Amino acid sequence: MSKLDELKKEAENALKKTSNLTEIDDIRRAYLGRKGKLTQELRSLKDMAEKDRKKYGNALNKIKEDIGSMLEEYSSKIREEQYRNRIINEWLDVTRPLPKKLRGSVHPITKTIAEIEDIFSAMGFETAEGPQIENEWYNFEALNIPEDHPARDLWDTFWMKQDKEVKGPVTKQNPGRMLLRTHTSPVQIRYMQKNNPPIRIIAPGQVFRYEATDASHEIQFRQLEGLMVDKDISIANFRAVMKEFLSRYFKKDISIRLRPSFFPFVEPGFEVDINCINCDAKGCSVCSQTGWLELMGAGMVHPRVFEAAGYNPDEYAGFAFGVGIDRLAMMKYKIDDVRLFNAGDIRFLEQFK
Ligand code: FA5
Repeated sequence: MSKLDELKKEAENALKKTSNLTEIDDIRRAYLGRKGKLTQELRSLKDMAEKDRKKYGNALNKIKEDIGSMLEEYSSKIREEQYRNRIINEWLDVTRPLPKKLRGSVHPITKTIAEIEDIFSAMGFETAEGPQIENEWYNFEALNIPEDHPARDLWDTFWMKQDKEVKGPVTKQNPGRMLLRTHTSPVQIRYMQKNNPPIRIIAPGQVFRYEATDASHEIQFRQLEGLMVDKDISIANFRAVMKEFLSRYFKKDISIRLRPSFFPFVEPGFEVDINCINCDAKGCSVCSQTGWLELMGAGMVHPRVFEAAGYNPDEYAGFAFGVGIDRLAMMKYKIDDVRLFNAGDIRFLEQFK
């Protein structure tokens, strides 16, 4: 074997052992580089006799080309292999569904309030608001609930830390201590003080009670107050408005029943029951087999309330009602525990998206 064939064989054996492109580059340098074996042979040409030089030169160029194409062949083999490995290792399933993003959603109570507002605004009712931190006068006295009235026990209250000691009887001018409002009824007074009849408002909002919690009682819940005042409003108006509202809200025909009840700020006062939407009034565990569900307090506005708001009670009449928004949402969405609304549990909340 000639010297050049030996060099070629040697280069080929070295290439067979390579496993990456750096090793191939080293071989390229060892044979074709500035100080490479073939380059050295080429340099030795100048010392040769003319006739040998041409022949050896041609042979050298041929070997150089052969080694060059071997290098090319081996490096493309390695590149291909690397590429194949990459495809295997970095494989992407483009059909796989994207991971579910945790997105916020509207709270079921907020959704319920929006629905209620839609229905009432179609009947010409505006939405009014009042502060959650109230004074005693608005929360109690103006609503005909004096200090020693037994009805106050029904609305156990969270009192604010008072800046200064409040003395003397609670009046409009001396409005007493600050508290977290126990119902939305103070909004009736606030609205009537600023507006003249005819009045048609609803006032949804947060209320607070200092009481033990259970599946149907929270210390912080939402009420919807309603008030309609004009020269000749009667219970018939109330019945009509309430039946329309409830039938639209529950998306079925709802029967209502009024039972006499007592609230100091209405006369007469009543509890409003609706036929059980769970069993269509046939009798089930939700309605204790009665076919009826207790829903809200209501009544005709008491003359003292009109006086507190600055209206002449002989001139005007009106109805008012107060209903638990949480309870309305519970009935519609068949939720069995009111505490879920305030618990911030994503598993519960995301069902309302
Ligand atoms: C009142 O708060 C009166 N202001 C309602 C009213 C307004 C009567 C206007 C007449 C005229 P009561 O305490 O019953 O009433 O509460 C009204 C509604 O709030 C209840 O029917 C119930 O739906 C809801 N509710 C009361 N307590 C709780 C509670 N702890 N947790 C959740 N909902 C409650």
